[in-house]
Amino acid sequence: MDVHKGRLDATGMRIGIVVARFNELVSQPLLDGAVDALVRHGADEEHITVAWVPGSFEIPIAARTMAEQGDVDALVCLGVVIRGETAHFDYVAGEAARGVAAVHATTGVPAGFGVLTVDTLEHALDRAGGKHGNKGSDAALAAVEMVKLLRELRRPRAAARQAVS
Ligand code: INI
Repeated sequence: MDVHKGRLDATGMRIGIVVARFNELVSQPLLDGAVDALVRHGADEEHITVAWVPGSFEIPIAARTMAEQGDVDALVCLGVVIRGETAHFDYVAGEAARGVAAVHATTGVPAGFGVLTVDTLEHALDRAGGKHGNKGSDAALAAVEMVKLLRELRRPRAAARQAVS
């Protein structure tokens, strides 16, 4: 059996974080949690680039731009969409999720998805360092794990190509 797992080691990784300013009271602690998790797992703060966007709807275009520049190994996308505050909750949340999924599917740069979609501000705070942990940290670590896993998965194929050439 050939089993691959990505290790949570961010040493040497260059990480782009896109964070939405809307509901900044919650998105700032998501950002703090993401940076803290990355640094605790070996990333150098100098290699972390943070881009603030107005709202979660704008996350995908900034994430795509960072990925296409080719100087990040992974992306972490952070935002807070609260149902009580908007009639277009489903559009904003849906477009953020679809857009980020499209970025990592088409660029090959893994993106951790840390956009909260919740009913109330309290539920959001619970997930940004409160009783349900910090989803910014979780998204950052998911991105690190995926970088490591994808590197593992690419390695055998590169070796196989060399063997036949
Ligand atoms: N953006 C969010 O990130 N969260 C929200 O809850 C939200 N609400 O409530 O509308 C929100 N709207 C702004 C949106 O993301 C865009 O910035 C805006 O539509 C301009 O394009």
